[in-house]
Order: sequence, then C-alpha cells, then structure tokens
Amino acid sequence: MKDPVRIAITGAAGQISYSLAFRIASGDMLGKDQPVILQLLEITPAMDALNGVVMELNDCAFPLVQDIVATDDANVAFKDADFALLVGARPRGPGMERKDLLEANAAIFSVQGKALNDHASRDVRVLVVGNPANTNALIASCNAPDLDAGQFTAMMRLDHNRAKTQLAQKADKHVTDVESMVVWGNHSATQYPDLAHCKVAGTPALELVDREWYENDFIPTVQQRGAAIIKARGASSAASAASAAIDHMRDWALGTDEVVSMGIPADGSYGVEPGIMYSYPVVCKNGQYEIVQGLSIDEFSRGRMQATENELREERAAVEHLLG
Ligand code: NAX
Repeated sequence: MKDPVRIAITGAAGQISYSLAFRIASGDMLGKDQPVILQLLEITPAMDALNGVVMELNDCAFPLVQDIVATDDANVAFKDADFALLVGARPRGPGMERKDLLEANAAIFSVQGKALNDHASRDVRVLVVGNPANTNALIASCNAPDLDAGQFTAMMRLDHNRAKTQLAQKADKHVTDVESMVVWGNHSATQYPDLAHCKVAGTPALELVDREWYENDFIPTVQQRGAAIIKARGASSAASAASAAIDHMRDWALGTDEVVSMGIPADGSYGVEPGIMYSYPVVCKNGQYEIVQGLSIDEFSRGRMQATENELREERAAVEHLLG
C-alpha cells in the first residue's frame, strides 16, 4: 500500500465540495491505489454543516480514506498538504461592486497563501477554484514567497471541458474525438475558447464548422455556460466543477498526452507578460505542466487573447496593494 497523501479542500461544506470530497475519497483523482487524508477547511459558522459532511464521508466507508480533519483554521487544514483545492470564496453580495468582491477575496486568499507557505508540503500543488479564480490564485502565490509561483494554478478545465462538448455535439462526434482544444485567458466571460488548433477525429475543427457558428454561437455559449446553468438549475455548476477540478489535478499529478487548459503564471509565452495567471494550453509529464509552444496566432485570436489579458491586468490593478 502506498503512503497516504494529504489533500486540503477549502469551502468543504459548499456545493462543489459536496461532490468533490466524495470523488477524491473514492480514488477518482489520484487512483484507486492511493490512500488519502482529507483536510477540510470551512469558516466557523459553517462548521456544523462541515461536520455533517464528515459524517457522510465516514458513512461511505471509503477504503482509501485514512483520516479526515475538519477545521476552521487554515494553518491546520494546510499542514503538510500535498494537494490543496481552494474552493471556498466570498460570493458577490447584494450591491457589491466587482472591486469589493476582488478585495474581499484578496483578504481570504492572502491568508491562505501565507498558511500554505508556512505549513504545506514544499511540493504542494494548489488549484484555485473559488472566483475570481485567476486573480485569487495570483494573490495566494504572491503571499507564498517560499513556494514556486508555478505551484499555484487556476481552474480553466471546466471551460475546456465545456468547449470540447459543444464542439463534439456540433460535429456529431464523441467528446473523446476532440483534441487540442485551447481556452486562453481568464475564467470569466472574456475567456477565449480557440478552435484554430483543434481537431475532431483528425479533421481540423474549422473545416467542420462554419465561421459564423464559431464566432457567434460557440464562443459565447462557452463563455456564458455558467450563467446558463444558473438559469436552468437555480444554482451554479457544482458536480461539473468538481469533475473539472479532479481532471485538472489528476492530469497534473499523473500526466496526460492530451493538451489541456490551465491557469498558470504568465511567462511571456504568446506575448503575455508575467504578473497574471493566464490560461494556456499545456501538457503534463512527470508531475509538471509545460506550455505548448509554437501555435500560430492569427489576428482574430490575438484580439481575443489580448481582451482577456486586459481584464486580468485590471483585476490585478484592483488588488495590487494586497499582493504582498
Ligand atoms: P458555495 O457557496 O456552495 O460554497 C462555498 C463554501 O466556501 C461555503 O460553504 C463557505 O462557507 C466557504 N467559504 C467561504 N469563505 C471561506 C474561507 N475563507 N475559508 C474556507 N471556506 C470558506 O459555493 P460553490 O458552489 O461550492 O462554489 C465555490 C466557488 O467556486 C465560488 O467562488 C464559485 O464562483 C466558484 N466556481 C468556479 C468555477 C471555475 O471554473 N473556476 C466554476 C464553478 C464555480 O462557479
């Protein structure tokens, strides 16, 4: 039996975690041979609800679960954590401006960044799901100077998976036929799901769909999918977000040949200068992700990539004073 790994989940009594924690516990993220210790963080008023989640996790009698820690102290939740999934965030309240939302979350993610810096495993892999995910990930990494910024990532995988399914359905193919999907930029309505490099069953996607559908249907549908789910379900994406988080961490830890989209520190690739967490196409090998280089960028793509970069730079400017 392998040694257990420690997996911290924040916002652990929330709706995404209600799927995420159970799927991790059953081995969906790291495999059916990898024991886990779950370290669950909530805010104090949600501790009763979190204890209920722990009761249910225990009632599943998962063979892989070695221990469960439930706490409202980030220093305890992140102690020796090998993986940290930062799901909990402050939702937008009535009358709250975007800037207020950014600041409220900056306060949370700066504390959690420091706690990771001081207590997590030196190899911790961090995924930020809580919105605004890219800028929250930036804040956490800036507050963790002893960890590499590349250990912090933001979740774009839900957008990536949504884009794959939209294209597969349009082309009347299966989602596994879609390769080299790329979603660039921010996890927001400015994100750019790019079909220029994508193939479906070996055929370039842009030979299978017309330009009108691509620009005026596909792109806005993927960008607005979160809002469409809220309208239909009366609640935001939860099981699909948890599934995407599992895909992201599994591929990062265990590797994949598939091109996937991850929000990571911009490094100048594709003209996006450092200072923001930008979604790039990556492949994952030996526990590391690597940006796919050399893709050709036409004028249309450049404009879209720039627009979503601009938004991330504006978000950064709003929290600059909190970047540590
Ligand atoms: P819920 O409101 O159901 O759960 C959030 C939980 O986080 C609550 O239980 C709350 O008490 C807890 N929390 C708040 N502040 C905390 C803190 N400082 N420390 C620990 N826990 C804290 O939201 P849920 O539907 O689970 O969504 C969670 C976050 O994911 C939201 O910010 C949401 O916007 C974001 N999403 C991000 C997605 C992405 O693709 N990156 C997609 C899905 C989702 O919309």
